[in-house]
Amino acid sequence: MKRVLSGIKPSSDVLHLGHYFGAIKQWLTLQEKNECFFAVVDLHALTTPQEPKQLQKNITNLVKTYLASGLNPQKVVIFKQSEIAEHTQLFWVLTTITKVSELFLMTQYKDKVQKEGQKSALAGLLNYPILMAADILLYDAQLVPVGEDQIQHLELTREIARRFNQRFGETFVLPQPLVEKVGARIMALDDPTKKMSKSDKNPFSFIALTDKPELIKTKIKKAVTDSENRIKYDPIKKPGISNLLTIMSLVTRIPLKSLEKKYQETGYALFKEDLAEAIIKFLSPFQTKYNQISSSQIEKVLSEGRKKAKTIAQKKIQLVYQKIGLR
Ligand code: AQP
Repeated sequence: MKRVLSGIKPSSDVLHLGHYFGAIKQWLTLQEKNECFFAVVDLHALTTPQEPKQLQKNITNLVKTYLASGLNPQKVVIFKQSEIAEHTQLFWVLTTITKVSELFLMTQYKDKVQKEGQKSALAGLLNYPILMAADILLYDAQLVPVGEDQIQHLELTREIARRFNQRFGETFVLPQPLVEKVGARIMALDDPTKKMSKSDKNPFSFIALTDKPELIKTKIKKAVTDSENRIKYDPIKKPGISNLLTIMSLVTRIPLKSLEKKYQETGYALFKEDLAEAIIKFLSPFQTKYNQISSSQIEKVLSEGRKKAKTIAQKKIQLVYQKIGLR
């Protein structure tokens, strides 16, 4: 049994297929045989501007998504990062042993700065990998399920832990990343060269887990492919249809090779119709559960999660303070 920690930012009111297949699906398997902590990493959401009322709604919807996906609060700890002050306490300690030059190397930061410009980039965006390190190290997590884009941040976490341990004595566990191969990166429907993202301004770029059937049909119909009309998995030459094939394979559990064979004579239109139907069928049980979850259920889950997470976090920060000379 290993200790596992992961989380999702409540930066939008809905999650998409990328979150399910890149993160939550793995969590469902992990919860059976491990000690799992799944956070709503609300402090991370603040790295982009959030409207306060909407943020509260996003947090609730994220817990609802966790529960409707099948995370079992009897088996896992579901908690809100901002309710455990030790995350920010440890974050500060870790900022004092992390080099600014290391942060500037982070691809996610570089990408955002390239898009939005260096002048307007916020310090929170630069520093958030350190907060992520604090989230993980606080709980002695051994395994961290992440999407491909987070591997670099996990490497930094390991480096920070190693540095602290060397300087102050064995304190932190070095976590391992766990990356699912298929589904690790679901691409945007309108531009299959970029990752499907919940804060994308174009709602037709992603399939939200709560999208209604008609909307799913429209989104898949509009999804970018190519002019060849030939169904073949080739992410380099045919990124659009390859992304749709990946999604089809994930929702139907049919291997890619079998899908290529099945659709070798058909064009994109028919494949897209089948894909939309397959997604609708796949999401239907999730959506039924999602609509049944009450606010009192959410409050109860968060309150129990807070108690369990707090007990561990408090002990760890006391140890850290003692090691560095604050106690
Ligand atoms: N498109 C994706 N394919 C596979 N995995 C994905 N994840 C996110 N998008 C995809 C994985 O979900 C986990 C939590 O994501 P997050 O919401 O905390 O942060 P994110 O990766 O920044 O997700 P978004 O949708 O792109 O959010 P915004 O637009 O707010 O920045 C991670 O393990 C991530 O890899």
